[in-house]
Amino acid sequence: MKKQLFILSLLLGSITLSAQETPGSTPLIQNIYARETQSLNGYWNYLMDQQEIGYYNYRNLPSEDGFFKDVQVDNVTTWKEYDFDSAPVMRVPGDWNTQKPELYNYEGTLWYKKKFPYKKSGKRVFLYFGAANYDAKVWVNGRKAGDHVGGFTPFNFEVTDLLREGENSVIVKVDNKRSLDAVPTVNFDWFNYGGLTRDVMLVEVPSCFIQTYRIQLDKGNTRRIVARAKLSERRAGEKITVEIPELKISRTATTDADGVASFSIEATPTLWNPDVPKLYDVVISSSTDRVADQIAFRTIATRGQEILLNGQPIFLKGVCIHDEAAYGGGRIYSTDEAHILLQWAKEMNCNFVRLAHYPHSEQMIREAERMGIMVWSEVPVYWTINWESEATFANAKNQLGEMIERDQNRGNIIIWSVANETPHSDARDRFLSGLISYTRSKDATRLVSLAMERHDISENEMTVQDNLHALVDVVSFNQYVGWYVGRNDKIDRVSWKIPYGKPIIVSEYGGECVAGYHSPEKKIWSEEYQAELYAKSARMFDERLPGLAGTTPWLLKDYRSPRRVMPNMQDGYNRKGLVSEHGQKKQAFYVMQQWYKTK
Ligand code: GCB
Repeated sequence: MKKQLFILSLLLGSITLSAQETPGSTPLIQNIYARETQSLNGYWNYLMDQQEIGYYNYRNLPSEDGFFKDVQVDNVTTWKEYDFDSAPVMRVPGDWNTQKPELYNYEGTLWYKKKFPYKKSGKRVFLYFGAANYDAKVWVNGRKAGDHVGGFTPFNFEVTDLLREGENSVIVKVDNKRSLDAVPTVNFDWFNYGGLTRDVMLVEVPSCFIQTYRIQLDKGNTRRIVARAKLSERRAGEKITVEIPELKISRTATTDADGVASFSIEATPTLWNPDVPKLYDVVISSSTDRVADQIAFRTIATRGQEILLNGQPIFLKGVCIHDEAAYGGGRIYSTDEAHILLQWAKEMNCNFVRLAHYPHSEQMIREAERMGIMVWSEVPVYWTINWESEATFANAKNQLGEMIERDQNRGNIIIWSVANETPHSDARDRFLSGLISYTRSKDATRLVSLAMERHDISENEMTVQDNLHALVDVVSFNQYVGWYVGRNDKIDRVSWKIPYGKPIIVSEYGGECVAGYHSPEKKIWSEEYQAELYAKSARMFDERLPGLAGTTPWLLKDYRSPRRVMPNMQDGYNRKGLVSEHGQKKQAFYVMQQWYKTK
């Protein structure tokens, strides 16, 4: 009874928080890459502005004539002390740290400007950003288009009335300063790459367009496709058609007062799975609009301690991945770059990746889908978030909503994760239960989890204790026996008792290792030590962790992190990769490859 009351109090607490207003841009346009677009990628002029003089005046008040006005001067009667057109350029998309040596460690404000031609077509136009880390303010031809907070999710603003025939300009202020109330907060173990890190484009749509849709199998039913499409206007009585030619499906439904059309279609599609990553061409059309997509049909569920893909138990052979390019680092924005990392995961016999610790690019997820790789997708609610702040909650919720909205049609995403390694408190429980119930309200078909932590029962007996166990579908936890907790010999002695009766994923384990450093005595940092850690962990999981449904070791590739200061060993890199940042596979990679072969 006490336990039930507790869960009720979590849910009640969450309702108050989830009623908060969420910040954000205009609703996202579903499947942006299938639209008529004009790319604004390429070289943009930039000005670094550490003290934000382009935004605040010398009294630190918002400036009336900041850089965003980009006024033209004659240098006789008018003048200004900035100039975009003679400023240096950098590539968009791309983080600024990787492109410019002087910005290698820069955190702060940077202004971008791009001039572009536009020919009016009578259609509505939106300006889309795949991601901008962290806080973006956007102006078109000197007029404000909108703001966005959150470094890893897309946003779009309508700019129809801001554009003019001929030459136009867009100016973006991007600020990646960390702050206590932000999501993530000030301390996190990855590099805070700043800038316009994903595609920027203009998107043209008809005046009433298909704003969003979701097409997938009914929960737990491999023979019924359910679909929902929503117009940009609340227009009742409009006809929307869903076609899946290969399945000989063509269905039309009429919109309700919210502009929503719903479908329920009997079908027997080939089910998407890692061996047969089947995608179907799908077309959604209204009297004024048409969008094409490729959709995977699969179900995902749990039964006791098993995870079921299409009704069959599956062991999730995973690995964690940060969004950093395989060779040379920096944020990823192309399918080719995503493919290299995913191909390494495949070579290791993975069928699953945990995309840590924030939403990765749409290219990454779509490529994983084509390659037959299931995905865990997460929001950066990491470590010591300000749990008491309603604004922080609204921000986290908004990022979560944008992640789900963008990827709701990707069948390979099977788990939404709302947090990583968060310290227990009532406020944290309320915050996270609010995110969990929001996730379920947005998407009742996928599994929900979060990366919890390990707890000791005794010296060698370990468990997970987390109030939120009752609200998740999968109990996932991170543990570092052999690295932060004892040395490798301890792994042989540890056994696990996790009492929740749900499938378990070990969402992180591993240890640091410098590629190419060998030590027959298995010294710490050596390839031999890391390989042994993995071999012993595999045995521990097989023999002493009942209910294990998958693992995602930490992690595929060494990556930049300012928290990693050990000279000669780390030098600014987290070295727990199974592959180095130069693409060199460590011994432990092959240990994992072998173990996964047996699973
Ligand atoms: C963790 C975190 C992950 C870190 C990792 C480490 O538990 O979840 O973000 O990078 O440990 O290397 O310590």
